[in-house]
Amino acid sequence: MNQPTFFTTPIYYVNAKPHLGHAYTTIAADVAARFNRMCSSDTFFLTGTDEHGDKILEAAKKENITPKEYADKISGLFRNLWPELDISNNYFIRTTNADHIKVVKDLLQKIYDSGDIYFSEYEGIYCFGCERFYQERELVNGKCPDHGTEPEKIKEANYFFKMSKYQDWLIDHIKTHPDFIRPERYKNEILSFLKEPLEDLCISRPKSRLTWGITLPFDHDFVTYVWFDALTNYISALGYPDGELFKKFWPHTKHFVAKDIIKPHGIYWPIMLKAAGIDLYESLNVHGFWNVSGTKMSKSIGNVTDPVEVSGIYGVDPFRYFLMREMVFGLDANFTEDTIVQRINSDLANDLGNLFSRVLSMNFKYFRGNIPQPDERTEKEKALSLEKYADTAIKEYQKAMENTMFHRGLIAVWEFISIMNKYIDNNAPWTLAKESSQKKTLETVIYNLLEGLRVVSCLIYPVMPETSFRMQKLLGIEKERTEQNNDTENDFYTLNEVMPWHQLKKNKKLEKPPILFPRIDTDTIRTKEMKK
Ligand code: ME8
Repeated sequence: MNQPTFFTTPIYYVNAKPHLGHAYTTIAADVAARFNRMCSSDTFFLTGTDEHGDKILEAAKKENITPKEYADKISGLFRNLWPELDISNNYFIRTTNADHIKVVKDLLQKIYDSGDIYFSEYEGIYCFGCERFYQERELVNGKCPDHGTEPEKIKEANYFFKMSKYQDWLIDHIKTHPDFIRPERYKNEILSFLKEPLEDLCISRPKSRLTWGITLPFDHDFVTYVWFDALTNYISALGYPDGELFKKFWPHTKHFVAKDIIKPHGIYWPIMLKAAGIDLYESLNVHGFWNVSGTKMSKSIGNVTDPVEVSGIYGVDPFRYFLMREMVFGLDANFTEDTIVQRINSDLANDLGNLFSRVLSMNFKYFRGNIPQPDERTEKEKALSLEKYADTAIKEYQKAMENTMFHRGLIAVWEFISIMNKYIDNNAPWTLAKESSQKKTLETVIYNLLEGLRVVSCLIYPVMPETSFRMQKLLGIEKERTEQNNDTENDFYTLNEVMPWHQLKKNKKLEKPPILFPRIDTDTIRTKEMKK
């Protein structure tokens, strides 16, 4: 068993329902977690919701319900969405949980006792949308870069966290741990931000202004700044300080976030951990933004894409495949109906789907579905083996997946698929079948193709778990499913089990293949959408 690893997504605000961006990060972290399980490594995968602060209070007011009622409702939407998208999280945390609140208070008290939190009067410009103070130089034309609104000048006494004290230490840590923030561009972004003096962080809000938050343990007139509260979820979920999960999984942690929240994760969070004497996480994995039809997703434009709708139309596995294949982790990507249809039709229906159905149909036609068993003795048969191509694909796939380059991992698998498609054309089984002297060669060719499909079915597991299982069932090699608990989910082959070549056994009879991925007809979809 390799080192245990802890995977996290951001905990999402409950001020609006889940959209494409939330689905992407959660699927990416799920793919990484499933790949880790494939590497026989103990895995704990966390997601959840961030439920305190102004944003939630305002949203609840609009609906005329209490913030807790509001949070229950939206948090439920996130929690119910994840099983639908085949997310294999081990726990779902809510920042309104009593256990979490206790850990936030303990952490604050610990840092306060060590002298890194102080009380002071402060006058500054504040964006209510971001719930934070800004510095003049961070504004764009005097406006908040995220909300485009003019921040308000406010003056109040608050508690501050001495981040400035840790600036040099953090720069050094980032420079000496190349994988701490990745890809590289985001590490550079943080380092360039750290060239300017780091201001201390205001970690309280007076109750006269905001009550929906966690009361400071050392001053009951204030609540905790929502980011201090939210970041703590990553350790409260593991039962910090002495829970078994914390002891086992922390600090072997891979955080997944988008570029919008690298500052809290790349600056506040490591400093909070350091100040509290807790080891730092292993890596912050940052991806870009999904735009929709070339524009930023926004309520006012009306292009906020609903993952339930999209996966309902195209299927969960094709949706997961599209997201992982289309976005280069770290860069922005564009979502349009045409691109998803194109990907599904070319990569899934044509390349993989056709290959699968061609091979199984030929096996059915030439051998009545019985898996042929090649005799490896002749040089000719050895030369026909696809083993070396499978080896190359597995190596490239593994390297890419370990580095969150999911699109590259999939490219490696699809290159192998394309080799198999060419192998069929080059060896023309339909011609071999006409000559009885070629029977052995025909058996070898079909056997190699079935073996190739077995390898592909194993490698696509993290991205398309359902298709992987379906292919394996049709190849007669499915693993037993236990669905009661994600921890014991064992319906996949580990990377070590994928090779050696030559695992399919004789005496298995395979059925005629169904269509794995139906081709999508754009007109049908448009009609379906119009009818809604
Ligand atoms: O920031 N493309 O929550 P949030 C890709 N509660 N990913 C996107 C996206 C897009 N267009 N839009 C959002 C918060 N995301 C805090 C986090 S963590 C301790 C607290 C995803 O609901 C992406 O993961 O605003 C981004 O980082 C996150 O949603 C922000 O979610």
